Order: sequence, then C-alpha cells, then structure tokens
Amino acid sequence: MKTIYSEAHRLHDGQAELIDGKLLPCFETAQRAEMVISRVREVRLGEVLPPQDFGRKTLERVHRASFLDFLENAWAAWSELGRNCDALPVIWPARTLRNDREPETIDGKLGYFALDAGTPITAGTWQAAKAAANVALTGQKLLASGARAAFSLCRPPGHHAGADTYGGYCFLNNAAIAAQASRNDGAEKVALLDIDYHHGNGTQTIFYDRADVLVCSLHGHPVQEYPYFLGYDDETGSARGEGYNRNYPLRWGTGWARWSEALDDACKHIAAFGAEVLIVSLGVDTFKDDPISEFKLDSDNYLDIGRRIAALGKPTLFVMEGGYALESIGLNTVNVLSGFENAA
Ligand code: SP5
Ligand code: ZN
Repeated sequence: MKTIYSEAHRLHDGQAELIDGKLLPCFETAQRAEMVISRVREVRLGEVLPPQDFGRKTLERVHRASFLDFLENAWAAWSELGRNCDALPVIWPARTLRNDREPETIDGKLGYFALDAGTPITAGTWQAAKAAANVALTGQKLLASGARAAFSLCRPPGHHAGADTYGGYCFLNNAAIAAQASRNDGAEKVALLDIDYHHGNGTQTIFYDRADVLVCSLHGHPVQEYPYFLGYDDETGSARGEGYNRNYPLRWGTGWARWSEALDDACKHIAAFGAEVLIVSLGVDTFKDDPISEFKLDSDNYLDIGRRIAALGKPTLFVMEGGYALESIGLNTVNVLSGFENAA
C-alpha cells in the first residue's frame, strides 16, 4: 500500500510536557515518525507520496473557525510577550467557571482551548498540524479513487483533538477530517476504529450525535487512564447518533486475549453497520514496552490486528496516532500494515 508522509512534521518540536509533576522531555517526538517511515522503506511497503494541500475549508468541516484562528496565531501571541519557550496553559474552565467566553489574551486562550499541559505549542506547530491533516486527506483521496488501502503517516497525531479543543499531543483531528471528507466525497457510511491505547475523546465527541459515522474505540479504562473524563462503555451516542458510538474500556495489564476479543466485537459491529469506508486510528502505544501505557501486546500481535482488519474487506485508511516505544514503533506499526496486506 502507499504511504503519505510529509517532513513538515519536524516543525512541531516540543521541548517538554508536564507529566508526573515534572516538565519532562516530550514523548511525542519527530523521531517517532522517522522510525516509522524508515521501517516502511525497509520492508518496501510501497510508494511514499507527499501530501496535497486541501485548504482551510476542509478543516472547517470538523473544527470551529475560532479554534483554527487560535492555533494559527497562538505562537505569535505567545512569543510577542518575550517568551521563547513552548506555550503551555496553566488554568482551565473547570466546573464552576464559564466556558462560553474566549479570552483575548494568550494565557486565557490556551486554557480555553487546551485539555492538558502535556501538549506544547511551538513555532512550527500550526504548519506541522496542517500538514498532518493534509497527509490524512491525501490518503482519503486515494481510497476515493479506488485504492484498497493507504497509510497516512500523520504527525502530530489527532484523535484527542475535538471541534474546538486540543491536547494529548493532538491539534487537528486527522482521522475525523478524513472521515468527514469521505462523507463529502459520497460515502454514505463511514466507520472509525480507534486502536490507540488512549480513548479517542476528540473523535467520539465530533461524531457523537451522528448516525453516518460509527466510532469504535478500544482503550485504557478512564477510571485508570488518560484522558480520564470520557471513554466509558455507557457512552453510546446521542440523538440520531444513539447506538453509533462504542467504547471498549480495558484495565491496565490487558494482554492479547482480552484485547483481541474486544477488537473482534468492534469488527462485528463495523460489519453489521455496513460501512463503505473504514478509517483506523492506528496507535501502537498498546505495546508491552510503551513508556506511558499499561497494555501488554507484543510485536507479533500487530500482524494479527492487520489480518483481522483486512477480513472486514473494506477500503481502509490507516491514520497514525500514538506509540512511544521508539525502538519498536516502526516494527509494530508496519506489522499492522503488512498483516493487512498479506491477508487482503
Ligand atoms: C496520541 C496519544 O497517544 N496521546 C497520548 C497523550 C497522553 N498524555 C498523558 C499521559 C499520562 C500518562 N500517565 C501515566 C500513568 C500510567 N502509566
Ligand atoms: Zn495514545
């Protein structure tokens, strides 16, 4: 299958994230994408293409205009104050505070739009985030013109970003933007399968009241794991979207037996839904040696995941999300794609 990749991801290069009470070097680094692209080349997965530019209108089908304005201008507003470190928020509109007014100053705006203090905005974040969305959209266009599958090697990742929120290392929701583009290109039903270790809170909320996009997510249980405040199994959709969101929260320590059972159940629902297109939010932070995660999958399991996804028989776009075990991210990610290709 073809891979879409842009070196513009390097323009997003956070110094530090707030984690475990400390400002530690970011887990979400440029090296991640570089490890994955070098494995893609090593196994000769297929051609590697640059993205096309789809422009702001396509992003506005998923994200609020004022949020895009914020992302575009945040670094300028921050650095104008003489700050030469990454931009991070220090206060949020928690319960008892208003969240219906966007402040004018940058410290207020950061808190208004951010989910966490783990997602630095740097000088090139907006450029990199736009490129990642275009990487996803270019993959979607390959499917629309008849490809069985494509791999959008997005960085920064996307599934934690909502219509007007960023966090969890994510700024624009690449998978959601691709799903919406599939709808606009004529697919009546799109399924989104999120196998990143963390709940895809952004993707869930973007499509929560819609019946045309089924969202299924397997992830660390919110009683134990980030993002903590969404991802329970009683979140099944609202209004016309009732029944079109499915969560599989799994406890720390989950290994292949329990995880693959949840995957099979999600696949069963995707088949019954009758999706014309499948978009996979592909995170490999479910790996046993991932530095910030608590599942126990091993490298061979990723081949099996690819095979099971291929068995659905749908045009499939793989969109890169998380995975922080640098030495294995290439192997594990490309194992999913090879497993898919060898079965398809
Ligand atoms: C795209 C993606 O994978 N984003 C993940 C963002 C997670 N950031 C916060 C991680 C907090 C980790 N806490 C570890 C406690 C259990 N090991
Ligand atoms: Zn993740």
